[in-house]
Amino acid sequence: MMLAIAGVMGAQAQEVPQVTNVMNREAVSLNGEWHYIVDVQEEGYYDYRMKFTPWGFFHNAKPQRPEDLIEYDFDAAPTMQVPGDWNTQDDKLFFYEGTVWFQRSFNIASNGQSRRVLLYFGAVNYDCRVWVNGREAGHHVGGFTPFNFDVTDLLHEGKNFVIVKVDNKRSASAVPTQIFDWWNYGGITRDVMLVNVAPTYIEDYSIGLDKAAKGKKRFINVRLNLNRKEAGREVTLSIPELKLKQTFTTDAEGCVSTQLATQSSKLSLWSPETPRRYRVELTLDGETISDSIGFRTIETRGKQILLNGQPVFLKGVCLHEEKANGGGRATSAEDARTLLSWAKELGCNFVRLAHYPHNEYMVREAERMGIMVWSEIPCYWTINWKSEDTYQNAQRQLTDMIRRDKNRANVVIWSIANETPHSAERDAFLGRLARYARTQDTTRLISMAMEVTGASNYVNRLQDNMHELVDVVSFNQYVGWYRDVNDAPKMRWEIPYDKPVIVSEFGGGAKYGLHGAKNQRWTEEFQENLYRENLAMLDKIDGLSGTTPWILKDFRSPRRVLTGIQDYYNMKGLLSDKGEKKKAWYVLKEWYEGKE
Ligand code: GCB
Repeated sequence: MMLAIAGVMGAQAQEVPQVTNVMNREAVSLNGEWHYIVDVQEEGYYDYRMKFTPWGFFHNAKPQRPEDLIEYDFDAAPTMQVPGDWNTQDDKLFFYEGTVWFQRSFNIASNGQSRRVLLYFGAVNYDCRVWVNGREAGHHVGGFTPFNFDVTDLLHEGKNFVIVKVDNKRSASAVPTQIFDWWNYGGITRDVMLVNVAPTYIEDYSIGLDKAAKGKKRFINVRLNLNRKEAGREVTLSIPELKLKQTFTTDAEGCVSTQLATQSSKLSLWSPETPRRYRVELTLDGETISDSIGFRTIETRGKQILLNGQPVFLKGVCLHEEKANGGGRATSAEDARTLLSWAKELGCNFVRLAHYPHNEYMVREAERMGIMVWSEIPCYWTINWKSEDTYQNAQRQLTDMIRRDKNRANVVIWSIANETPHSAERDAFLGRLARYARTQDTTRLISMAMEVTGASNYVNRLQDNMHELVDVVSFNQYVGWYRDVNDAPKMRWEIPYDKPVIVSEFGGGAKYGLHGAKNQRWTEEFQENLYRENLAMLDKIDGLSGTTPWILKDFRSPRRVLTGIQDYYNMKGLLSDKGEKKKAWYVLKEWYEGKE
């Protein structure tokens, strides 16, 4: 497919706010084979004095005369699939953390229409710089959220090329930081596209059900903004199945903020049992964006979580964004369906997408399948709480996660952190983040995975200053793995907060097919017994409103080095990496079958 543009040569590219619902916009995919060059010392970016080199690889230079010296050649370099991680596509890159350059070309046709082109990346891990036709398009930091640059003015008719420098080195002030228990898959790990928009377009919108009902009426809140502050532009919103169609005029900020009324009796709410979504259309200047939107409410009352006003138990499981069979990062709707079907088979109505925002397919497929979602940013373990840059990085990731998924009815919890060590600086950082999250979205619950402290041997106390700022108190605990399983029946839980409780992790490792006594670590029987003891123990927690055991399937981690058992896999999966069911799977499934 060719794309129509009319750029102004000489102008610059710029990063523009993430365009909402990219999957349903006019776009050309740049997925496929990209050339790559591994650049251990960043030769393509720095000269021999470690200064930026204007002769960098982003020029995609070719020798013009026989004597010309150019020591790289993208056309001769190997290719790999985008989206995809480099670790599983090239054996030499399995453990690699550093810089890799990517390049591909594409064609553009100009029909003289004045359109804009946004170069969109679903995610690149971790730090990336982008050039189009040798000119800088932008820089982005953060491995799990989308970003886009307006590159219109860098394009020309005919053949164009894009170059991306990706660096996934870990660092102390990054989010996540140097240590984390999952594979640091590098590369352009999500879809890349050229999005074709009008000069003025609907940039972002939030459409969702208001909590309050009046008599027999329900209200749908709508807020949208254009990319420009243009007043007086007409936007038509229609939900044909509800027979709603109305035209609104933008204000001086280029925004519309309104409410549509509908009869309660006509509206089927989204729930795991009936994951009903409605087609919603937004039209500006004859151009329509459509979306499938579910309507629901999620709230807490005392120690209960209420979905559509009714108490709900979140029968969940944690998962990483990783394909089965050692396949690396999950990248497609099909990958999402495989993982989520397993969760469904286990009896789940909920998943915790650990420990970073997963790709959009995962969230949308879960919504379609009736699975609620906990979505999290990678504020994991040791964060540099004192750094303003680190805070801004975390806030940006939170903003972009919320922006992308705020129209998904199944997302019920935003999580701002996992297992962070207590300190005044941490409280300040996370407190600021929690307050900020509420300015971005008031229609979901906020939580974070906390830790319990043993006040005495068998009393586990949840004491965390962040309790006031979250809606749901969640914590991870590993009785039976990092602590003796025989302690489980003696455990008492003190959770002095009048809020719902989610046990956001528990579990232990087992190698599929390894059998033995229930006290023999790594056997399926050990894990099975651990689950039995844990579930009996957790049932005694007052206010328990959900559980997300660790974890659906074994996943890669460089921290798990035990030869013959782990071989760089965290073995706490209920399924092996291939999807084979361990004995504990059946224990949890049975427990979930017994929950309302
Ligand atoms: C945790 C972490 C999780 C680890 C898990 C483990 O508490 O939150 O990321 O993978 O424990 O296996 O130790």
